[in-house]
Amino acid sequence: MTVDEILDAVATAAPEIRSGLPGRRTKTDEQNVSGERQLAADVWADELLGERIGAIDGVGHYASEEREDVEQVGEGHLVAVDPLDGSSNLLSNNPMGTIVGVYDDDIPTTGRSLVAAAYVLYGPITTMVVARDGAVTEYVVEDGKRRDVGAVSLPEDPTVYGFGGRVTDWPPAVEEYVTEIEAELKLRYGGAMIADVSQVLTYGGIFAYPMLQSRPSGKLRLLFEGAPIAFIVETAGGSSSNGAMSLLDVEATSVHQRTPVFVGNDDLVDRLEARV
Ligand code: P6P
Repeated sequence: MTVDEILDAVATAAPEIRSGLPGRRTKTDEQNVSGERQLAADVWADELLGERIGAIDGVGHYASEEREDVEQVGEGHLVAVDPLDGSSNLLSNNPMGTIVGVYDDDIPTTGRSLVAAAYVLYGPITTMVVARDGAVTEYVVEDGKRRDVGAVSLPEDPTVYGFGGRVTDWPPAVEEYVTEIEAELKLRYGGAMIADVSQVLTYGGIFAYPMLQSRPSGKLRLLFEGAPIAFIVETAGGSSSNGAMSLLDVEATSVHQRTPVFVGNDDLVDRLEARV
């Protein structure tokens, strides 16, 4: 029941967050703990989701990209949230999303303790993709209700790829890999993980924010970005990796721990792991 309540709370919040974006494009003077400049929308979406999720009976801890520490709110699940993933796209009016991971464990933990993961995509349509009980389902959530669109399954033939970071900052092995696959696939990279992962889940392919020469652990956070998205993509029939192993096997020992992220079709992820 608690998991349904958490997912329903996110679905209900989605149109509220979307309608609150136009007036919150301003940059605050604050940075989040990862050193990223916060928009008014980041802080507001986090407060809204923290309040709604924290009030649910059966939620024990709330962790967020926008908060330094995990907040104890009761007993039960750890819920890890990226309230507005890709919020820099708000200034350019491009898609962004909300990511939620529901863990049956507290830190330190791994993605294997996820019992559900979901993302909301604020695109032309406000949709929500949920992975739980071995299935991935897409919903339209324009009115705050989860209206079932259908099952999500990674297409067998990959079509698109998107890699974050600067080419000059990629390790040589990553650059060689991208040179190989760009002859086979079409580039789709929009600067918001959720929108780029949605391309992969829809058309097949691979999304990555790889390890960088300047940042060997990459940019994305394991607890509320890498593991929940890996859970969704693997449940949809794909693979994930940090370059060496499934992201679901990487231990999160701190809230804002970063990890390289590769998610997509099995063959593409296997070929990546063989290179790096
Ligand atoms: P870059 C957004 O800030 C984010 O966390 C992900 O949504 C996205 O994939 C990545 O960072 C974009 O990073 O360096 O391309 O701006």
